[in-house]
Amino acid sequence: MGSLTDVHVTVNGSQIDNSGFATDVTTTLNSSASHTSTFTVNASGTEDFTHFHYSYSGDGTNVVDIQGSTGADTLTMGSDMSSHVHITGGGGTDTLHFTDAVGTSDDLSHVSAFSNIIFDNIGSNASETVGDSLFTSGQTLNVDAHTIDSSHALTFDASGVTGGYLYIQGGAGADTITGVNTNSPANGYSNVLFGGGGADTLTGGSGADLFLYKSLSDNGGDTSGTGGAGDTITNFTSGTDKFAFYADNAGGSFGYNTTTGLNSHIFTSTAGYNASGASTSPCWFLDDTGHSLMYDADGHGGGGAAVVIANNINSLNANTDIIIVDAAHHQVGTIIT
Ligand SMILES: [Ca+2]
Repeated sequence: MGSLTDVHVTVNGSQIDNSGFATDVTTTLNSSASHTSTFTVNASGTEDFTHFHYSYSGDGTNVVDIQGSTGADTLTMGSDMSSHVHITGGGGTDTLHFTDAVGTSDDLSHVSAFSNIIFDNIGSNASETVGDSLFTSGQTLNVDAHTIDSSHALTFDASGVTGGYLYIQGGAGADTITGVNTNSPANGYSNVLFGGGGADTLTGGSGADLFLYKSLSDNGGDTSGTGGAGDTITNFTSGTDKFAFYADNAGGSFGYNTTTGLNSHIFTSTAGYNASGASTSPCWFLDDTGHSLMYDADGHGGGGAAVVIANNINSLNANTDIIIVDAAHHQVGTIIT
């Protein structure tokens, strides 16, 4: 596959194969019948399909079929992903890179057996709706769109998934991310949703979900607490879902390195926060009028304003709903139940 660096293929009817291709081959075929063009990755490694261009016509059932190896494959598809590109990663820990095109949301509908799906978009929007076929049952799929800039957004809907788990990273803009509906594992979460920068709209699934904040700016930029920013979590369930904040020693900026004792710095109402008086310890509280989770870096007694972390939060349990995590999203310290 190493020679497939600039192959231009027009698929509009007849079967093709990669056996005779060298660099800079252009193939145009003319038949109305549907066919499959199969490419087989023979060994693990990095396979660059960025220059692999195709188009289809006729009955629209032509398929480019790419079979990954039993080893760890990294396939880069550039901007030429669509539902007509069928890819299985095969064995190993496989990674698929592509730059999503606006207009279709089913580009991953025939992708399977990957561990990592990487959106390479930067200055463009990305939108995909995915189903169980993309997921391996019982495994976590990592989806990464962190390169998208603040003027663009990811829309990702995995609500139809019932057999795998999701860790997803949004970009710098205001993303809309809907997680899987798989039942959560005994000691974990169905979804770890990290919106990144921007005022994201995040929706968990039916199981336990973790809403992750690595730095304070992941709240969407609110610095005054006056509203208009902060993520929106459409279905936060107190006692089941959790907010996770990076420990300072993992790169966080929230003032804590452990969950142990954190509950004394979490207030479940505005009145409780006000009652903390002159405390300058970093704290979280539920604005029970505005229904927002707030964070105050210098406590009620400091001079800085509390800022919005997330909106649409109707209930907060100080003992169970906020944890400190390490860089692998694992809870640090003990939670009180
Ligand atoms: Ca975002």
